[in-house]
Formats: sequence, C-alpha cells, structure tokens
Amino acid sequence: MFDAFTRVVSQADNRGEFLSTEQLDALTEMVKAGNKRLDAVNRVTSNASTIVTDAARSLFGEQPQLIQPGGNAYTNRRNAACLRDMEIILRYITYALMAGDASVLEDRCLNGLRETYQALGVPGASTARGIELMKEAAVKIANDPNGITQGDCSQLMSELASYFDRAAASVA
Ligand code: PEB
Repeated sequence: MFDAFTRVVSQADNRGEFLSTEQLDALTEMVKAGNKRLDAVNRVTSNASTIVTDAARSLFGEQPQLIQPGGNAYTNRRNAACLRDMEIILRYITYALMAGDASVLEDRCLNGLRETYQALGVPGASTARGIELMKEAAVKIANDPNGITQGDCSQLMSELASYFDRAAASVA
C-alpha cells in the first residue's frame, strides 16, 4: 500500500535516484493543500450513510428490477449486502483520498471484485451505476462552498471523482 509520499520514494529507490525537484514540488503542494484534503475526507466520511442510502434509492428507482423477485438485490439479505458493498467501496475511496493514492482502494477493495461479482451473479453495470451515483453525491457534498474556508478545490475534486471512476470501471 502506498500513499503519495511512499510511492514517489519507492519509485526513486527502484531507480537508485534522489527525489527530483518536480517530485518534491508536487509533494510540497500536497502538504500545503493538506487541510483541504482533510476537510474533503471529513465531509465524505461524516455523510457516508446519506451518500450510500441516497445512491441506492436512486439506483433502485432507475433499475427497479434489481429489487423485484429474480433481481440480485431482492430479499432483505441481498438488499443489505448491496448497501454494505456500496458502503465498503465508499470507505476505501475515502482512504485513497486521504492517502492521495489509489493503491489502498485497488489492492484491498477492487482487486478480484469483478470475479467475485461474476461468481455471485451481481450485475457489474448496475454496481457501476451505484458507484457513479455515489460520486455525484460525494463530490457535491465535498465541494459545497458553504460553511468552510474558501479556496480552489477543483483538482482535489477531480482526484476524488477519479477514485469513483476507477471503482466503477473495475466492476462494469
Ligand atoms: C464484496 N459482495 C458480496 C459478497 C462479497 C462482496 C465478498 C459475498 C459474500 C456476502 O454476501 O457477504 N466484500 C464485498 C466488497 C469487499 C468485501 C466490496 C471489499 C473489501 O470484502 N447487488 C445488486 C446491486 C449491488 C449488489 C447492483 C450495488 O443487485 C451487491 C449493490 N453484493 C451484492 C449482493 C450480494 C453481494 C455479496 C446483492 C449478495 C449476493 C448473494 O448472496 O446472492
């Protein structure tokens, strides 16, 4: 598992090189923007259950066959498993945002998930849509300018969005 710092160090170490000026500059920028990052993680984390339940409600509204007899999220047990899966994926995305690196998400959540879903008959495209709906909600909440120090968060928001895109692409 890497974060933005250990990844750069490990890559330089593999080549037996010092860190480059560009790499140090990029990490300095990351430290400077650290409060923004922590605020974004905090907002997504503290709104996780709203993000999950709203996205699931929208998903089942768009694709009602999922919760009808024969649907993969039909029965309370499978419906609960679906909500739990969305929550797990969102949680790993918050870890990646915190670390500034996708490896924790990739290695501990997405690796093998497609195969698991295929084995269980969980529809990948529907799960990807659920993740996309969580992305819209999470970015909206993290990017809300109200009640927080003002600043440019566009880069951070596209980074956040990219973790959802990775997760969706890995199961679609
Ligand atoms: C992944 N999901 C399910 C299972 C596993 C995961 C391992 C099987 C075991 C179980 O039921 O608990 N677990 C989950 C995950 C990690 C992990 C992400 C990462 C570390 O350890 N069904 C739908 C929706 C979708 C869904 C589209 C968006 O129709 C999910 C939610 N996942 C779903 C369902 C099951 C499941 C299991 C319904 C139960 C399937 C079944 O038992 O038939």
